[in-house]
Amino acid sequence: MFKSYIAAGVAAAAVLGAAGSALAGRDLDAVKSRGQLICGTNTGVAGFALQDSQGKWVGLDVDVCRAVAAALFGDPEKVKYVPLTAQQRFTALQSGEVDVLARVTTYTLTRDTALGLDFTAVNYYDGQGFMVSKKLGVKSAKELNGATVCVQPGTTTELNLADYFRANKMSFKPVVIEKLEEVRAAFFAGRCDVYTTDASGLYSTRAANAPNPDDYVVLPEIISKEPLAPAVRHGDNQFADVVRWTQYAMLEAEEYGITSKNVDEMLKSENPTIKRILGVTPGMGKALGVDEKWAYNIVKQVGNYGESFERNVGMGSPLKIDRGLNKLWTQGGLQYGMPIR
Ligand SMILES: N[C@@H](CCC(=O)N[C@@H](CS)C(=O)NCC(=O)O)C(=O)O
Repeated sequence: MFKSYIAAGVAAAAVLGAAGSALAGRDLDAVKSRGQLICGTNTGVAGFALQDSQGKWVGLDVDVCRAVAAALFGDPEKVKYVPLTAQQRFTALQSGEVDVLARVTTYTLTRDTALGLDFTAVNYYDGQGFMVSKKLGVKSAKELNGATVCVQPGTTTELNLADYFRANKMSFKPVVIEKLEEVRAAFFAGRCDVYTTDASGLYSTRAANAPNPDDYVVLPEIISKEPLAPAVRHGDNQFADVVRWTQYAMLEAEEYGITSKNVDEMLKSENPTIKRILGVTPGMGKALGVDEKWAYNIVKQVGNYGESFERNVGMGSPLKIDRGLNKLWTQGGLQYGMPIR
């Protein structure tokens, strides 16, 4: 009984080894031989992806790119960022201009299928909201009948907006503007009564771009589900695995109390799960086709999910967004890292 268990384990390991190399796909190979990850981001949403005064990209989505580079190269700086509007983003990924899209992109059926993409793991559970000037005196989205609404094209936002007004038998006048600075400028100049996008984007725009943030209010209605996830194109399962497990590693690290500050101490942990995550017990890196220190490097160089969240969009940032749905599952949220074993 014991013997056959071992034999089965060895056979499984042999298959794993063979599959590991057979699945090394063209995208992962290309990224590795280039020595740099090309990451599609948005054009400047504070908290998610924005260049600071030194020209360095920072944000929750940027941390996805940095973490993948840490896993692949042991260096989060080995990333080139390509800013993309909502309308440009899918073509850029499909054509190979970028390797991965980490750009507040909602995981939907048609994007996952007809567009030929694979979403990895949700890095921010969001929902669409509305922002108005306090001067309007509006307290609920149900009072927006006849409003002029600023919206970016090529987004789920545009589609949900139409659904919501139709469902509530209200009319609206869309002002559709592709460029982010222009849609913001139009709203703040009063060309639209309402600006609609993902709630995170509203908080970001209000905190970072409003002439006076206190003049604007985000209405209480959240009208959609916007699970924001990094995406890769179809065709390289192993590369998709690296992006997906990079995010799970950040979540698992948070769940097991591993932080950028204590990760070196944690190398001495006796906890078998922590030993596997950090590569003290080898095997996970090999299975994924990366260095055994992949998750150690992610946590040391970028941080766990909670650290990234708080620094970029949470209480350690100007946005001060509550973790809400993005709490770990152990705290009543939806963020759930798959087991690293
Ligand atoms: N999550 C929605 C909306 C994504 C989106 O494009 N949001 C806007 C507002 S936050 C944005 O990121 N704009 C940045 C840009 O155009 O660079 C989607 O996937 O369609």
